[in-house]
Amino acid sequence: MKTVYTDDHKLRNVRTELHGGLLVSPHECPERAQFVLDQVRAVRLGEVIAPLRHGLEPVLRVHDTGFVEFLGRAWQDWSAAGNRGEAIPDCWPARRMAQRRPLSITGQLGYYAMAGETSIGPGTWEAAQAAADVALTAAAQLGAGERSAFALCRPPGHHAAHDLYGGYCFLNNAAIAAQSLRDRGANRVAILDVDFHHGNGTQDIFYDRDDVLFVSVHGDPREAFPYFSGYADESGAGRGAGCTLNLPLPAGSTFEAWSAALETGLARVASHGADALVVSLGVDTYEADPISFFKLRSADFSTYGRMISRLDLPTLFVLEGGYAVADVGVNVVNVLTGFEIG
Ligand code: SP5
Ligand code: ZN
Repeated sequence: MKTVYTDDHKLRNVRTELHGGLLVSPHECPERAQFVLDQVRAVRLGEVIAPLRHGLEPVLRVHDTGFVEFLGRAWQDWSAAGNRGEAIPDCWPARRMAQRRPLSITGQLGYYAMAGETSIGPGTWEAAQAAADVALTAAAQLGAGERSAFALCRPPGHHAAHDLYGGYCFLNNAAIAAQSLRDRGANRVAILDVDFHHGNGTQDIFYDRDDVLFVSVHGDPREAFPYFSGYADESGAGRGAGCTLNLPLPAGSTFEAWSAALETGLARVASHGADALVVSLGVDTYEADPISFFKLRSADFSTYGRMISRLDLPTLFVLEGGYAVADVGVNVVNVLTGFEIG
């Protein structure tokens, strides 16, 4: 399969992540993409092509206009206000407080952030836009008749909701791509999120729709980020009732339990009658991941790539998380080669 990639992800290279009460070097770093690209080339997965610019129109199909404008000027406004570090929120519209967008940039960070670990720096917006372009260009490959394509993008996207950023995510690359597949004529699309964390942003964007199914296997939110989304009883609303399927698993889960949950998810994807599948491909389910608690081994990624291929759907893989940096490339590409072997 073809890989879509650009060096523009390197424009996001912040110094800080709020972690354990410290500002540490971010888990979501440029080296992650380099390891994936190196492994794509090492196994000769296929051609590596550059993204085309798609502009904001396909982004605004799933994201709020005020939110996108905020992302476009957040770093500039923050630094112009005299702040000397990276942009981090410190106050949120919590229970019984006004859900109104303040004028202050610090207030706006709290208004639009779903988590505080994710710093905004120079180049964050440009990299986020490039990531969306990578996903859109890979989606267009499916439109052109390819069986599969790989969007090698960062920053990741699945925690970014209609009008929220956080969890290392700004624009929801997978959701933007799924919507573009709908707009190109797919009647039904399924999104399978195998990142360790619940894809709260993707769920939010499609929660009340029956044309885009969202299925996620993830760490139980009672114990794992994002804590406030991903419970089994979140199953969709209105027309979308039954079109969200959350499969949370406990700490320490191995491939035995994880793959059983995946089979449940795959059966739901099959019954949706989708014309295309988008896989939110995070490999933070890996046993050595520094911030997660599942126990998948590198060979398990090949196995589940094969399981996904049995759906026999045009499939777009979109990179999400995975923070055992030196092993991220092998684990991601194991899924892709497993899928291709079938
Ligand atoms: C795309 C993606 O994978 N985003 C993940 C964002 C996680 N952010 C908060 C992580 C907090 C982890 N705390 C773990 C403590 C481990 N001892
Ligand atoms: Zn994750």
